[in-house]
Amino acid sequence: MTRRLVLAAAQMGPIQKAEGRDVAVARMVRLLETAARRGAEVVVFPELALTTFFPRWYEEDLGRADHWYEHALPSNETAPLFEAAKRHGIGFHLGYAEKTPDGHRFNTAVYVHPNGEIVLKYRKVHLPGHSEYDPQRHVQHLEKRYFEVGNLGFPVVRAPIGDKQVNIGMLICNDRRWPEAWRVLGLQQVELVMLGYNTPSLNMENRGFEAHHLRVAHSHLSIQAGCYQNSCFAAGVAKAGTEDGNELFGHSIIVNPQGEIMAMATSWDDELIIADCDLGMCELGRRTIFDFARHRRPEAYGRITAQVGSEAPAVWTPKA
Ligand code: CDV
Repeated sequence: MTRRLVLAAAQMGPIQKAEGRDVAVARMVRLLETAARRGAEVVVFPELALTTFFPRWYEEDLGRADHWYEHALPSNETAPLFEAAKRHGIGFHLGYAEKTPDGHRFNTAVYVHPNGEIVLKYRKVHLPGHSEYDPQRHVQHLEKRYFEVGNLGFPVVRAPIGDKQVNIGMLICNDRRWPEAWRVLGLQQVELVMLGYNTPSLNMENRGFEAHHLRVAHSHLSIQAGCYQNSCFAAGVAKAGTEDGNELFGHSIIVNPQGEIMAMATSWDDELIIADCDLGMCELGRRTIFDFARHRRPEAYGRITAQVGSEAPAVWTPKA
């Protein structure tokens, strides 16, 4: 029997620093309702979808940054999204800043069943940027200040989406550039990777040259390679546009296990893209070129987990 999943990626346009969660949530409800009308069974929202991308703003006292975080889910402000999901019988993926009851801060994503239960939670592992104010940068990227490294690993769960069971995993933004993260999901037979991002249109590290057009190319390259090499679908969903003068690129995509782009957003605003995903496509790679059980050679991969930074290679010199 064909397992078809109607997958929606809900790209979001900018959220300004002064805008409240009510504005973002109202936009998300509209996107979710449109997704449901178009027959989607799940809708994927971006990373840190409820606020502006606040790690660009330095706050010396972390306590004063508390208003950026969710202390409970749902809260009064996010409840309308949960209610809309229930009304329309559609699951959703949400990226948000999490502050736990014991005071830990994470860049988190959840997959929520239409009945409001949290099916899967993931906390971002690869945190880019820096933890202290960096005067060399035009714009700060303080994820290492505002978040701890995720402590849940890369979980995959088999759970219902619509009338099917689907193996669901998640990555968040910078994670998409790390093949190790994809492979850990692949080793759990992930079929759908939900992945939100906030990526500036320019390299803000201000160290060396990176051509503008390659910013989107690198994002797509990473997601397409991740899907192909791990035989899965992904929804890579941006927060896009200009937030308080800071431009984030869009180009949200849905990718199939062959690494092909099935749908792509063309605006830098709220925009829904939808694809009809035949989950049976995950089988081809799994049974042939990426049949892990037959072809992987972990005995040769020791450095992947034993080492963090790269090491200089042995130097060859001619004998004569
Ligand atoms: N939010 C992110 O993780 N953004 C990074 C940027 C800073 C490079 C990304 O990898 O897209």
